[in-house]
Amino acid sequence: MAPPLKPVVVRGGLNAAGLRFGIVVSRFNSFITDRLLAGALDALERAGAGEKQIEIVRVPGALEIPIAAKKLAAIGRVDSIVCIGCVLRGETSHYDYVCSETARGIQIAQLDSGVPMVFCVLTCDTLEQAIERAGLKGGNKGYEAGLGAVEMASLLGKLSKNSAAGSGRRARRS
Ligand code: INI
Repeated sequence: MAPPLKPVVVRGGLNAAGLRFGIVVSRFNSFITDRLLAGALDALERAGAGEKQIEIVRVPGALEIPIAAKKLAAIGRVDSIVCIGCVLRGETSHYDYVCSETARGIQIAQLDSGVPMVFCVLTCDTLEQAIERAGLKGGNKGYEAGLGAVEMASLLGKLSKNSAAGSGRRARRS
């Protein structure tokens, strides 16, 4: 019987050494976004990032995140970006536009730029739901996003032309 296939698996690591990160954070609902930001910074620090590796960009609301993230990516100073916002449902359809256009804009920005952007925009019906996701009661989505940014920056590095995985050379299994 032929031995089982063992194809190369490419995946990102959680070591921030040598990587640079952007965080685009909106001021709208800053009670929540400040805590998501703290969670993201905690994750980056635990992954080994120092403050010189991190750049924070402030924008007014969620709708302004995509253009700021796209510009930041274009400068070429960062390897991945965490996009932080919080949209709370109101009484009109405004919420739906802000949510869908923010998500669409961030997706377009990361695909156009090739710089991974982690979506950390809470879209909640109530403040209570947002509080639960911002670490005031339990988990912090900003922390998860920070780890996601490290993993994606690492992964994209491995998928670049010059890396072993990208050049067709056999990558070390990790
Ligand atoms: N921006 C948010 O980040 N969260 C919200 O809940 C929100 N609501 O509810 O309106 C919001 N609106 C502002 C929007 O993101 C833009 O900043 C504004 O429309 C100017 O372009």
